[in-house]
Amino acid sequence: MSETFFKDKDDFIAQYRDSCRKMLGKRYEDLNERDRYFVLASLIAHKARDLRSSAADLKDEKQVYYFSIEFLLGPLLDNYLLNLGIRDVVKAGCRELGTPLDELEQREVDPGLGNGGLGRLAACFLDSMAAVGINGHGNGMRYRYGLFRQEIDHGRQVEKMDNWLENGFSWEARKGESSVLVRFGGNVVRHEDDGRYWFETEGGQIVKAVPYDVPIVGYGGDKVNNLRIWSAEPASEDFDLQAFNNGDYAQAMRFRADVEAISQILYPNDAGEHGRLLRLKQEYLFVSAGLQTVLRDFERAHGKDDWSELPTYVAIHTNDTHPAMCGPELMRILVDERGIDFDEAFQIASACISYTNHTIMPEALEKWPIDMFRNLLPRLYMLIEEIDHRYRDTFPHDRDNWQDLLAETAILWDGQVRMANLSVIFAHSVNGVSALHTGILEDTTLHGFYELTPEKFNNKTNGISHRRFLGNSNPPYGKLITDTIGDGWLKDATQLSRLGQYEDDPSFQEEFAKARQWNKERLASYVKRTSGVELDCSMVFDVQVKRFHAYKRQLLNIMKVMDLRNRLLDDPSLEVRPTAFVFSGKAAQSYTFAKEVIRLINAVADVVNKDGRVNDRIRVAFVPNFAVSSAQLIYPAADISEQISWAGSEASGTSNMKLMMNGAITLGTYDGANVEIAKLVGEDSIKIFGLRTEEVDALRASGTWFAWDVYNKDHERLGRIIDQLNDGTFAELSGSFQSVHDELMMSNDHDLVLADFYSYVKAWEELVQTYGDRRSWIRASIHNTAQSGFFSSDRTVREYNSEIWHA
Ligand code: GPQ
Repeated sequence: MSETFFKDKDDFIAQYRDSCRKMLGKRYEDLNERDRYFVLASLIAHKARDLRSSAADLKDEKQVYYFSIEFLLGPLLDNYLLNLGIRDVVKAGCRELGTPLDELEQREVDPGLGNGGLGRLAACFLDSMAAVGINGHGNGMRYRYGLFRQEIDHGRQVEKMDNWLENGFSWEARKGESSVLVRFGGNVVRHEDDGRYWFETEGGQIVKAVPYDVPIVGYGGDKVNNLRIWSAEPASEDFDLQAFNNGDYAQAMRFRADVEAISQILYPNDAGEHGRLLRLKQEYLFVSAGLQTVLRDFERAHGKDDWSELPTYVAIHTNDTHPAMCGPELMRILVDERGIDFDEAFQIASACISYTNHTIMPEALEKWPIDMFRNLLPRLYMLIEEIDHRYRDTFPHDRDNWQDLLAETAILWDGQVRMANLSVIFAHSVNGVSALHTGILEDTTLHGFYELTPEKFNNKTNGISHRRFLGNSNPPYGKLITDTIGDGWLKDATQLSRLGQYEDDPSFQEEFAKARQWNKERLASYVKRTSGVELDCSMVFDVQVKRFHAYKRQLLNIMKVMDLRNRLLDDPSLEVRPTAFVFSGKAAQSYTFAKEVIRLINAVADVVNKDGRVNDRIRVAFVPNFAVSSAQLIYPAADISEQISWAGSEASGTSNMKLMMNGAITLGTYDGANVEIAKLVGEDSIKIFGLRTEEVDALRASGTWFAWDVYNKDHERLGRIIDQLNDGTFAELSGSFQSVHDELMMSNDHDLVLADFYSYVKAWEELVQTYGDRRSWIRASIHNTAQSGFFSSDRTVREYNSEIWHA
């Protein structure tokens, strides 16, 4: 590939210099670092777009459209360079010119168009679909402001606007000519002609959806797919002209602002944002605009006559329930605008649509009040009502439990539209994201549907882009792997298994240790710069990085640190393997408990790090503003990967995969994909602790677990830690932690922090003790990488393709 773009380093330099003159009218030498980055990114983006337009238009092939309200892309330059096979040439050229590539890359924005796992999964799937040759396109939202930037002030999370478009975004191209109109509100009017009738919506608010396209270059450069993200604009420039002419500028501007608000912000909850009108508008905007494009492309390629062919050429995947309106919206277009019969339209829609569920948390299952829904989308609501009606009419009433089953599975219930039920009813395939999670969906969360239509259900264990999370993120280890087994692993992650034969190889082990050390130093300097905390790179790096949530139990982790501190103060000779506990992650603005846990971690860090009695053995760092870019610095430096959600709560997790791939040892519960990691690496290369799902269920059902009993009976350790939440021990930085204390005790330890505490601390101690045996630790680390090929998202999208999309 590299020769197609740049014959060699000198050719690259010549083209780069030329671009500087053409784009900014200056010589390379006269540009500052930001402009040097801008020109380089534009040059590469240009090449990628050329590649896309020259790629054969494969009209006869099936296209997959991945609908997701989030795509957490992260920085793209290094990923494009790797995928285009020009990373080395560009690196050498940049070095020669003056500003090294990695310095330029620090200028890149990190587009935060997603919250966490769900949005990052969508981005990994784009990379993988292009890599394995699937015609797979993303369809999502272009938020003017991405997920907030997190600052820490006296330990407290402070949210700042993420103005990611401030200096432009080189990778996107605005496609004004492909804009479409989307209608909100209005009145549904029935038309009749010759015995046939149809509906049309009149009036309401018409919004122009403007697409921006980001080319997605597959590894090797053979396939370039497209990510289309939508922005909302007023439908015409003479918007509300009357108000404007009457001199009511404020009214005219308000109208514009109302429309633009739709794509202004990403909702910062990583699960369950429902009830807000603006969110519903966002969901409909990208669904309707995306489907209009899909159908137009289909018509161009296959004509307007045979809609029964749609599922042959189009697969529509709905990432969680946010795009659940795909079903009814596709029906609306087919029935009202293309004259298809209702039943046939339903058949076509469900043959196209598939659905992934990402959570079993009941509070995260999306529901909308019927009134709100009907007012905003009257025609869509009519269609949903009709589908629901027919569902009830044709329900198998001969089953014993039919009433319960119907109550569980109907779309409309209790004055609400239940989006998960809407998704399942419209989909021909429903999947969970790990084996354990899919089992729980079948047995519990979606059990009614599983009884009725078991054939729809299947599992697709999540995966990650190994190119980004090992190839881009971990340069020294990536190089060591390539030097040892060749670079075939970048295309085919299963080749990582070849590292198996080097697990005990002393020279490979030594090189691994050097790479790990380099990564630790890189992280330590980042941590020092961003949080002020000094990490000692000879310590074990114990890492928990992910969104803050009660069920993920960052509280359990920091309570372990509080306990260690107590024991070290009581017995200074206690043998503890020196460990740096690294935390990072954001909490939703409105999630008070999660934000208080962040503040607690920072308060403990403040006390521990400056206490000479303990800071040679424990160190705590909270790295602010967790994002894809900082994550890529953290994963490669981790010795221990904390995956400690209570069993049955984390659908899959993906940081567990990113960390194991980089050689960290998992300390985790039998939850989500940890179960599959454990099976792959074997018990010597992972540390599992805590209650299993059945035990969690049994403990809860027994009604015999009382947090206050634990407190009263255990004053030495657990009771003491609980007291320290509000006795002033950690209050110096910003006050005590009464609310954390109360949440823990008054919810009767809902997240089983106390229930799993001793099992957790014991597991941690046993694990770090083995760190001293360097050879066996490194052996286990390499073993983790060698077994991680399964978790490449290349494998995941191949499974989706062969079992669901058939593209
Ligand atoms: N997940 Cl429902 C999110 O990141 N956001 C969401 O709104 C929902 C789920 C996560 C889930 O918690 C993780 O366990 C998964 O690994 C991840 O989705 C991708 O499937």
